[in-house]
Amino acid sequence: NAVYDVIVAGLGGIGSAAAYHLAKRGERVLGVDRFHPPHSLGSSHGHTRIFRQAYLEGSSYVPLAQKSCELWKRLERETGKDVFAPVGGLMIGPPDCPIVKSTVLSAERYGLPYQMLTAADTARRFPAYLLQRDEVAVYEEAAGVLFPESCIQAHLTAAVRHGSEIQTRNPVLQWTARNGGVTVHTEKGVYQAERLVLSAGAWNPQLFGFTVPLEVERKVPAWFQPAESPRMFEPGRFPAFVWHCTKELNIYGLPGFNGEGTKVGVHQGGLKGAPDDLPRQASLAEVEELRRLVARRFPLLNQTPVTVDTCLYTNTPDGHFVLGPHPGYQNVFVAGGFSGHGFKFCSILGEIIADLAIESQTDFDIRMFSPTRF
Ligand code: PYC
Repeated sequence: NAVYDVIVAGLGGIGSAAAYHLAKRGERVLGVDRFHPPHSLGSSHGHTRIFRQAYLEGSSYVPLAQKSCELWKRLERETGKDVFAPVGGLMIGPPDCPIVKSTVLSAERYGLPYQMLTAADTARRFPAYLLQRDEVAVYEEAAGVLFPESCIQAHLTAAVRHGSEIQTRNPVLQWTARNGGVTVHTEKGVYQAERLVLSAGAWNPQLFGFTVPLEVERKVPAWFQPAESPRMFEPGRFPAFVWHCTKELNIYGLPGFNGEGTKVGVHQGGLKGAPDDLPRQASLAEVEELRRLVARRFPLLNQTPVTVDTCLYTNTPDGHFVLGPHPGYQNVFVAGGFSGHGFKFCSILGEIIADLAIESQTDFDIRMFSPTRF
């Protein structure tokens, strides 16, 4: 007889949420992770993540974002932890760029409130931003910032409160499945369960056990302090943003909440490779590129970053997630390929994983995330 109902392999943003939802619904859960989450070696660290509902990656994400928002707020009430700050969001670029057009399209389709600001409107309202004359900003008041380390801590604490067992610093070495059960070999022992969730982020490609085109890419976010007018960069006066710079280049950023500075990063490009092989030190060229991008758009920031970090995306060819049953085993579920925009959805994806693992179905439309679509 299996000791556990479900083993969750990987307890970052997604796995911690899955462990929480499964345990809350009465499942006997074992969560395992190769590190001690929240940690800074994967994809769920760096103080802040953007939350937005008017969704430029496709309006079919809107119902997920709406439900996610509800669940993040519920998690705050249940745990007493601050995980979300609704400080607003700006999607910036020329009026016909994909970021602006797709954000407006999804807002219109779902009746989400937004405001279209000219460059002059933006300068009056959010004076830290310097838009070019031909650029506009779509302002979404309901957007904001999630605190990823607190999100993970809150989900794990609540999962344990609901009876989940959590083992950290215990890498999964391999797993096998047959109808009715899975066996998971870890560095510290062998465990059995009825079902398995694979949610190991950048380590998923070596764990999934079927061919799916996932590519791990290293990013270099950095934090900048104001050279003058620090109040202009405070949460409340400085919304999170995504900015179309050129056809191939978007940057994003968020306000600092604890004096760490304004975070800015580049969404596209970066070193590719296996997560354990990628260098965790940024190169001078990467920092120089950020300095140049920041100087042009935020002239009041000191252009030498105070902190530079690295973080991992796991990309799919179409930029959409991989979520659903494993093609080989009905009692194994895979969640990955979040392509740099998944964190905001962790709360709802945890619930969907629990739906799949407990009921073999979910009310949410996840067909576009099919693991076998490639
Ligand atoms: O999901 O908004 C987002 C985002 C911006 C940059 C990386 N992810």
